[in-house]
Amino acid sequence: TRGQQMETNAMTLTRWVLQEQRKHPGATGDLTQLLNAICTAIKAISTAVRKAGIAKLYGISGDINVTGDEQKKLDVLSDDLFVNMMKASFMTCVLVTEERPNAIIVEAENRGKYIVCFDPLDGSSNIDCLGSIGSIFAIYRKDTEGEPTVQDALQPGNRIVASGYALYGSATMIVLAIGHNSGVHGFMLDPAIGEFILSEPNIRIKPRYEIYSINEGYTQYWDEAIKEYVQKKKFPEAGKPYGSRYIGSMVADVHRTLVYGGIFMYPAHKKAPKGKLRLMYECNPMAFIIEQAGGLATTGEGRILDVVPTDIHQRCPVFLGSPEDVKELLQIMEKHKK
Ligand code: P6P
Repeated sequence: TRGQQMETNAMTLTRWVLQEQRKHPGATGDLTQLLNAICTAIKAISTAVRKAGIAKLYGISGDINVTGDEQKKLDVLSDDLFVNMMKASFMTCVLVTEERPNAIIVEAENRGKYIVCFDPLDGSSNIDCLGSIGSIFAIYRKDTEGEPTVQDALQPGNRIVASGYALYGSATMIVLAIGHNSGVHGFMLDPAIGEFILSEPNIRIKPRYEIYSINEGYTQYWDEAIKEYVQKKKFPEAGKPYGSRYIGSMVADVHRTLVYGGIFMYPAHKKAPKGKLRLMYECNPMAFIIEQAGGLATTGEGRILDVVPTDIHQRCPVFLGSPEDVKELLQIMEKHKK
């Protein structure tokens, strides 16, 4: 019998981005080159994450990062991989990372036109229990003349050129959206050939699904609208209650919301007046993907992608997912504003 034949014409992430770029006159291939560099960092992180136990990579590295979390060695390694691969791509001029208090201004001889905001390893509190973790990135174009500064990175999410995340779960997958309504696509890492292969083309989020995702440990701190909404999911006037799912790793919770449907929430509350998640490299990239897949992503006051940033590490409340679920929450919020 014939053995498992190797695929000889696989649609790799690189091929897919190249063919998409050719649809846009004037595309230079620069985005393809930048995404290749990001893929290289993600492949290396995937290997490190899966060897963390053996390589004793996890465990406290002793430093404390800007968010006050204990910086684990995998965080540091992941950040260095992203920074080095992107600088070496000659495609970037400003880099914003959760792991560093200040934006990195790429040295002049290595500069390109893109700005990248990223969380190199999100969900790091899940590393030691081998929970799913991820990397998140958002790509912008520098649209000013002259020397790049941190101001160039303070663009609203509605200016995003492309955004994506890598989920280091039971497999390693990149979910990517490059705008122009070219959709949202999932690429699974084939470790045998070190390529990301298109496995989930044109992901579209369901209009509604019976899952809500929030950290109920903070219930006492929530405002009334959130309390009423969650209560309604548990004790609906009609029909069955919603299921509750919360992994505590944004990439894993958002990916489940994208693939199954439902709503993911990290509200502002008494202990976190602006919420916990960061606008530039958590909320904006995820909001872009969810909207490109037909979903909604709101701060509760307005569209996440319309928030005009003032600080690269600012936090933002986030409610995202299936449009009917998000709209139902917004109606309850409206009622409480009156
Ligand atoms: P909490 C992980 O540390 C993280 O930054 C996100 O990945 C996750 O969604 C959130 O924090 C979990 O926060 O307060 O529910 O533990």
